[in-house]
Amino acid sequence: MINSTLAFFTPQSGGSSNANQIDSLYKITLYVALVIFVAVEGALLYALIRFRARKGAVAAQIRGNNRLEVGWTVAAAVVLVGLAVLTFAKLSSIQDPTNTSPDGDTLASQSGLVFASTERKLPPNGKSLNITVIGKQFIWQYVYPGANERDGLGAPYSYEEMVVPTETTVTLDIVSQDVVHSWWIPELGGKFQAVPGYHNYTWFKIPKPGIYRGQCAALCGRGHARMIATVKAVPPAQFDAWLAYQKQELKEANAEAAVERAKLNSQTGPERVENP
Ligand SMILES: [Cu+2]
Repeated sequence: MINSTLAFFTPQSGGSSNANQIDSLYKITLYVALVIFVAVEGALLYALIRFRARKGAVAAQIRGNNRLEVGWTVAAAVVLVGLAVLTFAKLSSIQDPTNTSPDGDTLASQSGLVFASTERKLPPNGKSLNITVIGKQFIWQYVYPGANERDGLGAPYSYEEMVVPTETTVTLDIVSQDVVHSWWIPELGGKFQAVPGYHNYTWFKIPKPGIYRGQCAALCGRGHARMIATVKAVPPAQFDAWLAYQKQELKEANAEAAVERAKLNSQTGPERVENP
């Protein structure tokens, strides 16, 4: 009961370990604050009732109490330092991606990125499934690995719904095409802004299949409210099949377009279209 009430006030979690760490850090701070709140307000209430105005009573005139003053100053400092140490100790488990689990180690997680960047965090073994998240008014686009080596084009993509494999470390490269947007799937961790001209990085690793919902979290214009985002986690083998299907569809569409273009190019006479 207490837990479910508290869950209403604390960050969402359960989708990825970094989100869980954020949540537990928040809860530890909340519990410490609750204990102090009850103690301080309790002392206040006690004093209000115990020492309330009575006829003929004369209040004791007390001028300072060194032990008490040093005591609460030191106690507050200890609480503050304790929380700071704990936060820094937990920070790496929030920022640094873990390795993909053996179950998630399929084709999809083998993209093996090596980047010379201090901001982009990779798992210890350097392998993750990297997806580029592009914010644009008013939809999210996701570009998956699988571009042609020849020209860097032809990578599979999707809009609004990101499909990812479970048990796989997914790193995100977040960019924007127009204005500032904000990528936020609460159950999968913190918010990250999509800023034109910059790259922002985050990661998640989802243990079980499911759907995780989010919403652009930076007012980006008229259609902002409709700029939703969904992450759909499926078993790794299913993801590989999905990605292969997307690539195939893209290839076929490109081939058809090439045929149409060739047809237009070969037209002569009055029917000919300039610059098809
Ligand atoms: Cu928005």
